[in-house]
Amino acid sequence: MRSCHQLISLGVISVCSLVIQVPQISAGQSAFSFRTTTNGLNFRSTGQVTEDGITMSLSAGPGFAGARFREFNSGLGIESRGDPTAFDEGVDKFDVLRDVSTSQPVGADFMTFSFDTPGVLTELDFDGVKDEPYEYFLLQTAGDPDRYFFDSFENSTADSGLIDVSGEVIFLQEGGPVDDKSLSLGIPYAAGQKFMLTYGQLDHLVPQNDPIGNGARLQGITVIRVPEPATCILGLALIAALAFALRNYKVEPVV
Ligand SMILES: [Ca+2]
Ligand SMILES: [Ca+2]
Ligand SMILES: [Ca+2]
Ligand SMILES: [Ca+2]
Repeated sequence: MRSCHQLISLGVISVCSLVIQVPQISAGQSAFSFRTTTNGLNFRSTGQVTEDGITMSLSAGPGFAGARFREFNSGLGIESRGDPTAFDEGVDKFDVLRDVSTSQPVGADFMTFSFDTPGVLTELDFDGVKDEPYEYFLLQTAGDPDRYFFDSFENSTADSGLIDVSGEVIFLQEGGPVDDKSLSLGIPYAAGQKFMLTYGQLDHLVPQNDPIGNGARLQGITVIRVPEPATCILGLALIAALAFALRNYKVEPVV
């Protein structure tokens, strides 16, 4: 038979793990959709979007003067047309920005984002990431390796061995309703931790006569909220109070 102390210890472990796990189970995933024109980001360089009580703060660029978000039903793009020397092909996409006279890359559309609560980034959804021009999105955050998201077809061609980036390579999933999605990420982050998402392509690997990349869009970011450490501390405090009460509770023997 377990002693009272063993039962209390078991209770502490069980309740604390419950405190940690319950928000992940009951709260589920919060999906920020950018396949809409109603996030209030259009023509703005910064903004906030709230989903299930989680607020995401976003900033377009600002790699180039005047970088701003553009919202379309097909996804979110960045318009970087404030610099007359750099050509941004699509206002509705993330693009490589090219020198107007030499067509050489001089930068790329990017955005930063963060959340007001700690969580885990579980899914990213893009559109228009193709294999032939080696298009990718690069996700960066302090302390983590760079993460490069390439088209799923890249994974099934001999060309995949040519990818020469320094960081983690993730191939997006496609099939049925899933298009250019990464569905099984598990990237933990703290409240306020900044992520940077940049479009790019490996120009030097694109064979001659193959199309050059034409930009791509962001369609969604999905996260799971995790409890603040204070939540678990509160749970432990409740257990400690319960344990104290049990110590002073005498069980009468059964006769
Ligand atoms: Ca653009
Ligand atoms: Ca594209
Ligand atoms: Ca694709
Ligand atoms: Ca998609």
